Amino acid sequence: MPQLTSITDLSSAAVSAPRMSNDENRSGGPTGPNTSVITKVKPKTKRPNLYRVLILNDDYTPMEFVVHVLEKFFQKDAEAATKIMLHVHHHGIGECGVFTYEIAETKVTQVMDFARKHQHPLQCVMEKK
Ligand code: TYC
Repeated sequence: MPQLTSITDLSSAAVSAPRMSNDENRSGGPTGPNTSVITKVKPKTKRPNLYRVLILNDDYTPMEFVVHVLEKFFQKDAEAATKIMLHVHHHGIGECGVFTYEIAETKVTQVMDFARKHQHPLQCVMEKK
């Protein structure tokens, strides 16, 4: 349903009032005689909340496995994946990508399941931006 502004909020409205003769009162309602209710369709697009998906360093997960995870689940090429893996290795945490809530949640689950299946302790988490 389109949202309608109140008649007190028309300063920036691109409005079009129907032509009406002076003795005509279309509304007959609470706005009184010789008035028109002017409506504006408000664009209602909202930016989604975004979430970082992060991986954590550990002492046991092989570097090649982390690179593989970044290629498989985050569409990184070998060079970008290696850079991220080395960043995490040296700094303890790093960003794999930024996604809407559902996609971030899915990535975290996919990475955690894949790491568990291969018996690596790799941790993956999400964080609101
Ligand atoms: N520190 C691991 C090692 O030396 C490599 C590694 C990198 C592990 C990144 C996890 O998220 C990680 N084998």
